[in-house]
Amino acid sequence: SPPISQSDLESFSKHLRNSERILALCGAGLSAASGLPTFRGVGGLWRSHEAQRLATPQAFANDPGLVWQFYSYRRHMALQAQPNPGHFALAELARRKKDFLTLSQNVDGLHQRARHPSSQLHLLHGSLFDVRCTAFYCNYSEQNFTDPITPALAIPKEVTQPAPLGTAESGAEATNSLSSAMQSALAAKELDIADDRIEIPELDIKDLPQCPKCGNGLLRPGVVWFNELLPRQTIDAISKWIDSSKKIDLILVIGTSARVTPAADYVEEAKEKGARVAVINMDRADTPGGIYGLEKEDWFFEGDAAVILPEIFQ
Ligand code: BJW
Repeated sequence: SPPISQSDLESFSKHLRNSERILALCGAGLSAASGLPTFRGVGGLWRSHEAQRLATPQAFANDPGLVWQFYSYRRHMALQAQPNPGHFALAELARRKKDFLTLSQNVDGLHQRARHPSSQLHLLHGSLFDVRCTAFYCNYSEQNFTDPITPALAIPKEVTQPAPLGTAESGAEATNSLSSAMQSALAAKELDIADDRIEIPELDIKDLPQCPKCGNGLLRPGVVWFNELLPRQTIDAISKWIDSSKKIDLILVIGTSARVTPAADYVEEAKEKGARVAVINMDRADTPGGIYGLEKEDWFFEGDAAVILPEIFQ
């Protein structure tokens, strides 16, 4: 990260001290330092599927086995990951400022594990650890941290059959075992099932998580996919908070490309209520700065949120 300019730090700290009503809009970049991949840009692919294409009701209807393998992998990764200093700094700031709300698009559970006060945290896109029944007549839902959620969704430990590599190495001497380079990459955990050179089984519906209540429905991850509505209660609670005052002092836009609506619209809504904007992002080109245009009284802190947040919230 480039060093934070002293004058930005001073003007931001002063405004933060004087701010009462604050919003934070968080995205995948906040969890990047915890080792969880973002959606867009570098690393935004899972087994050559754009992650965004798997996050749809249509993808689940077409191939629930594939989509469950994607989410099972994400659940596993999130459980292995630890909250980073950015999550802790945000949770601490929420405790310090009473009229503070975090609106997080992240589904990984790391805010909660950093002990972010739950009454000040809204999960816009649900959670990897909520599951619910897909049968229209059934309203079953539960919290579930079991990894893997069903035995068939265990991440294969031994990979016996390489997919076609399409590399020089695989050409002439394609064999039934992994190349030694891939074997050692797997062993070193540099390569895992997110890489589509590793084959995964095709799963039968009956191997996927089933509803224990109706006994008939397939369970699905309790996240919000494209074309789905955000949780009504969440949206209502946020609207109530935003509408309850004439003024919002500050919105922190942390590690999000702010391309997905309605989440991204909260930046504009906060600005309409007078908020100054502070963007914390690795990439100046991939932020609301580029979309909405930051005003001259706003701040852009370029770098890793895990490093920047503890510094600027001091
Ligand atoms: C770092 C960093 C570090 C990296 N430190 N920074 C056409 C135009 C406009 C809108 C639409 C449209 N067509 C459809 C829509 C609406 C649609 C939408 O917004 N689509 C756009 C993408 C075009 N929205 C919806 O469908 C929503 N529902 C809805 O609108 O309902 C009403 C409706 C219903 C029916 C019909 C019509 C309307 C629902 C959106 C749900 C989004 N779900 C996902 C998946 C969740 C489950 C899962 O996790 O799998 O949510 S998609 C994915 O994107 C995920 C994320 O929460 C979300 C946002 O991504 P995020 O967090 O910003 O990540 P990235 O990867 O984009 O950015 C990371 C950033 O971090 C980058 O800027 C990096 O530079 C930065 N970074 N490392 C700091 N260390």
